[in-house]
Amino acid sequence: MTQVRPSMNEQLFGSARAHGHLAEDGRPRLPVSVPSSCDVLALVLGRRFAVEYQPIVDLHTGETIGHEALSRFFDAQGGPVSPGAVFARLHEEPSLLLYVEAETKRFQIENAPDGPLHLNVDPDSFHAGRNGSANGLLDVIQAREQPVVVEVIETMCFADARYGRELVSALRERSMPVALDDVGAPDALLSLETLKDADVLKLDASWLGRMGDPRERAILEALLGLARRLGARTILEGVETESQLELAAALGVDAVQGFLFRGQFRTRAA
Ligand SMILES: [Ca+2]
Repeated sequence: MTQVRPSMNEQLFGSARAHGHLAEDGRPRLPVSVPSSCDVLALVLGRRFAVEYQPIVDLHTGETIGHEALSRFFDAQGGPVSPGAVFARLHEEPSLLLYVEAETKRFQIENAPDGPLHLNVDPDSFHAGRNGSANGLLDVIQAREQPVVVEVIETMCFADARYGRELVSALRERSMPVALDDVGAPDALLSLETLKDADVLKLDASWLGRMGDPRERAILEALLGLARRLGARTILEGVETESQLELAAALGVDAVQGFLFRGQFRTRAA
């Protein structure tokens, strides 16, 4: 199969999505310019990064059942740098990507609140950490004593799709829970093979804007039914209002995440 490498713009878009930095309309939340490799290295060596923990809230009990860790980066003046832009550059530098991922994941684990922790791992990072059947990045993640759920995004890039499949298989072999990220995002792929292996489905925020369309709603309801039959939990992302929370409950989603709970977001700087 011919491997299609994405353009820098596609990488930027995919990276921004993989790392939770797109607004509802799919555009990056911040104005974006891609930093150079030197800039990225300086940023990590200078430890100009942080983590934001967002609560995942059970819809039945209202309790926080875990947190997702999201990477944040800063320039020398302390201004935010788009994680999507940082990762777009890193995808061109596998060794640097691996270093940044190992360093930031270790930080995210060290400072995490108690309870299950969701960590985003993109298939390229996993691939960069491979050494035969060993994997240094997964070793860092598995070192956490409390539960970790690895969120995996599937992409439009054939090479990444294969790496994604390999990542899910490696996680299964280590008995590490797998969440499929951004399920239903407008440009995302969903393979039935990966769906079968998922412990958690993270439903993309864009579903909320499509529930007025009966065909869209039928697809989401079928996905939720499938998740129940497979024993997978469902988490709807991007819940910002009480009415969206009610809609999530009416749909039968297990848990939600989003800006509605921003009062409970916690940030730790390196
Ligand atoms: Ca995620």
